[in-house]
Amino acid sequence: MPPRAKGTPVGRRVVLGMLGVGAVGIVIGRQATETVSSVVASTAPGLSAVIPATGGFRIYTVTNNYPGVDPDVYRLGVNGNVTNPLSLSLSDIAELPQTQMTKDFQCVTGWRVDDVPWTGVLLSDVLAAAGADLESSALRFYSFDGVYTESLTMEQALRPDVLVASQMWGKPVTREHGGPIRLYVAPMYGYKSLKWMSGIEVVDAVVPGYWEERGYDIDAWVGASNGRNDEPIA
Ligand SMILES: Nc1nc2c(c(=O)[nH]1)N[C@H]1C(S)=C(S)[C@@H](COP(=O)(O)O)O[C@H]1N2
Ligand SMILES: [Mo]
Repeated sequence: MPPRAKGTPVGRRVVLGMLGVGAVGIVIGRQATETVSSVVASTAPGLSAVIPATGGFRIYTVTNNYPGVDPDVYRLGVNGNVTNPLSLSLSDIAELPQTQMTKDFQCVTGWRVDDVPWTGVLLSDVLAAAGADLESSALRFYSFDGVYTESLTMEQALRPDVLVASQMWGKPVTREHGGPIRLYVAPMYGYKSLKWMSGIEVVDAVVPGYWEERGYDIDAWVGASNGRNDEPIA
């Protein structure tokens, strides 16, 4: 198993997931709880070569694959209540002001990765470029996996620790981690950090995301939601 910080026990769901997987190794697919792949795979001899080093992260997908996109074809749409709808290529994103932050990543199932260096564009800067109506109350996020969605209130979205991330650990976000562009909502549990991001929509009301439809809190503050007492993200 990848190392994990003291005091961050593996959650019940993860343990159950591991038991259910047995020797098969990788389980990805639509199911009612978060899936575990890297942890399980690392316990299965012979699979290590095909499993990317994930630095303590567990790789999750709710579809039966890791979606991929040609970087030249990739576009991030910014639509809804905006004066200037955008369809951003990766080079467009690289030309926006870049922000770096080093912060922990905490999944609601219990695992945490300390001190991950992230690089990208603040969501607030993307919203400014699109002329987003800041009076609108919420944002909706879409994944090109075709299934996963997420939400934030406008107030949450404008925080200086919410990033449209293009890099982790100084390298482009890998396909497994949701590349080429994923969301990183630092102060909230990992399910807010939507992977394979394809669209941002400025909307009039919060629409609960994938895991929120399945019981997790919409306001997903680390340490102050989901009945957990994890240390907040500094
Ligand atoms: N599109 C998509 N985004 C997603 C998920 C997912 O299954 N699909 N899982 C979420 C959850 S629950 C967590 S903890 C993180 C995990 O990020 P990682 O797979 O890079 O470790 O991604 C979040 N974003
Ligand atoms: Mo998670």
